[in-house]
This record gives sequence, structure tokens and C-alpha cells, in this order.
Amino acid sequence: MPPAGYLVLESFASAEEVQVMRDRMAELVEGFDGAESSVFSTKDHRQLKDDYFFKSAENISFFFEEKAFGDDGCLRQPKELSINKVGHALHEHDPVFKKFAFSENVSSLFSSLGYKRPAVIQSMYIFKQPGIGGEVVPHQDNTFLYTEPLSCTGLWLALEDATITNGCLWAIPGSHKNGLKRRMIRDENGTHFDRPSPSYDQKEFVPLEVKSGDFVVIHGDLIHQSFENLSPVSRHALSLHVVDTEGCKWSKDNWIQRKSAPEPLYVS
Ligand SMILES: O=C(O)CCC(=O)C(=O)O
Repeated sequence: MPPAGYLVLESFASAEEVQVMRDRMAELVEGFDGAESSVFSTKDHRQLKDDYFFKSAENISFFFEEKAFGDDGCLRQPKELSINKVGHALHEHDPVFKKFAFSENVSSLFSSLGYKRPAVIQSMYIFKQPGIGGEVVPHQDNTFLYTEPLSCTGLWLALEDATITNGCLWAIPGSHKNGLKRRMIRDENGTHFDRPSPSYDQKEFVPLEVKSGDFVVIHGDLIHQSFENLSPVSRHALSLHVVDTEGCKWSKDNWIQRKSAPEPLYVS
């Protein structure tokens, strides 16, 4: 990993691959009837008590934007412009997303990073909807996906151009060198953080403006965030998080507690 703690691989996915993933997600959303769903917010983790969220670790679930609903309880925009994300096992259950996650290009990246038995532990299709796309507060991925020793790497594929205007990622270069700040713990009451979030100086963040098809590789301790999308343009992305399942122990306190072991990308 470069000293900045992230890497942008330009044109990692072709325009056609991106279109296939976007079309497939449009189909999944079309088939979603809203009967079972939840709301996703990174500012308020109380909702993470909810069973729908925990079960989403091993299926394809739909989470609305926090601002999706008006005072009358109805959606303010059409369904396809109201969903915050779909996750967290798209890579396992949907052939289109599985094909990308298990592709040779993704595997060889982990091989070059020295992973022995990497497995995608969660996948998210993030919409960052126009006008209401929720902010993602500063965090480190290892907070949520803790192994001993630490092994999480985030992968973020732009499925549309991501700009300062429509809510691109921002990161503090080199912040991965300062260690893990806190963990999110799951217990019988739901989830909580073991420490408060440090306060970050916004001047330290740099924007990661990327083109559709570009791939951002993120060290698990890198501090990153994204702002609300108040623009009229969405900012779709596919996020995958990978951990090493050999020599690294998945914590029993993590929110993801799978019934079946995740399938490795390869075994070295
Ligand atoms: O897509 C975003 O805005 C944030 C994604 C993110 O932080 C992640 O996937 O770890």
C-alpha cells in the first residue's frame, strides 16, 4: 500500500462491466417491494439493533436513505431514488456482483498485497441519491470488520463519476499509520462503540474525485468519509470489504456473525 494509505486504479472496470452492474441493480430495486427494509445512517447506530440489519450479512437487503421519508411517512422521491444502499452479501447471492468480486483482477490485487486466503466479508451497492444521499461520517473500516491481526482492505468501485459536488470519498492521507481508533461491538443489546469518535480536522481530508470504472483500494485503518449529496446527480458505487481468513481471527464481537464461512477468493 502506498504511503497515503489508498490507491486509485484508473479504469479498473470497463464501461460495459459498470453498465451491467448498474442494470442489474436497477432490476433488483424494481423487484424490491419495500415490505421488509430498514433505514441506514452512519450518524445514528441505534438502528443497528435491528434484526433486518444483522441478517443482511448473509443476504441482499435494502436500506433507505435517512431523509427518504416525509412527515407523512411516505417516500419523498420514487423508490429507485430513495435507497441508500443494498447489502451485504451481493457478492455471494447475485451472479453479476459475484462475477466482479471473484474476478481475476480482484484476486491478483490481494495476491500482490500478500493475502493468503482473502474473502469478501461484505458488499454494498451505495447510491448516494440526488438531493438526499446521506453522509458517511469519518471512520476506519477495521472499526467494523475487526480481525486479529487486522486485515481488512476496502475496495470502492465508482459506478458513476464521483466529484466533490455529488459526494465523493475524502480521506486523510497517511492516517492509516496512526492505528485503529475504536471498534464497533455487537452484544445482546445491539451494537455500540467502545470509544467515542476522535474529532478530525476537516482541513486534513483530501477529495478522491474519480471517474466511473476507477477503483479505490483503501487500507483498513485509513480515515475516510463522504458528505451528503445535495446535488441533482447520484453517485453510485460498489464497495467490497475483504479480510484474510488464514492467520487472522474474525472477532466474535463483530456485527457480522455468519452461519456459513465466507468463500475465499483463492487459497494460497
Ligand atoms: O461510498 C461512500 O460514500 C462511503 C463508503 C465507505 O466509506 C466504505 O465503503 O467504507
